[in-house]
Amino acid sequence: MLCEARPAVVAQQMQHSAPSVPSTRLNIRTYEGKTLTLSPEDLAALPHKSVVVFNAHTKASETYSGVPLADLLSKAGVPLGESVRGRLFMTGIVAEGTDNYGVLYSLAEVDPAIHTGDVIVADMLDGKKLDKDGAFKMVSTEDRRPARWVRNLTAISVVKVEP
Ligand SMILES: Nc1nc2c(c(=O)[nH]1)N[C@H]1C(S)=C(S)[C@@H](COP(=O)(O)O)O[C@H]1N2
Ligand SMILES: [Mo]
Repeated sequence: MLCEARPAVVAQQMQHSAPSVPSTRLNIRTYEGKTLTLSPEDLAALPHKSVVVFNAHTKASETYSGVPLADLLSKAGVPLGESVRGRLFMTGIVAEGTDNYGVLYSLAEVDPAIHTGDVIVADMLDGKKLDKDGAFKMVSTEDRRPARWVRNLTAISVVKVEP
């Protein structure tokens, strides 16, 4: 009986405070089954971009530094820019954390040649390593809520959407 009728807001806070497993590897899987695995050192060695975002959850401005997701997809052989035509607009990008939290973006919205804003795989926050958020965190500049920012990011899958 004690567990019943838990207010939604309490349940949500509990989800956020669940023990997290820090991400140490990032696997990028294409729909052809190709996998690119990056260590924190691999990501650190790639050209970075900084983004300043307002975290509506913490009500604070945050500066993340990371690698544009499109650059990582390009390394994995995913078509971008003018190559995205026709059915390729039905491509999804699924990002998952070590806790199996998952979010969906579309290929077109993470491609700066098509859509505004930045989606990056961050490894630094305000000049420091992410620490409890693992080695990798997905961050987007166009979302009003940070719900699609994935802490402890460990997998990115490129999927064909076939309704
Ligand atoms: N891995 C993981 N990332 C996640 C979540 C989660 O449960 N697991 N929750 C999301 C939601 S709903 C929000 S509001 C923000 C909250 O992030 P914070 O608790 O680090 O401020 O993280 C997002 N990223
Ligand atoms: Mo949230």
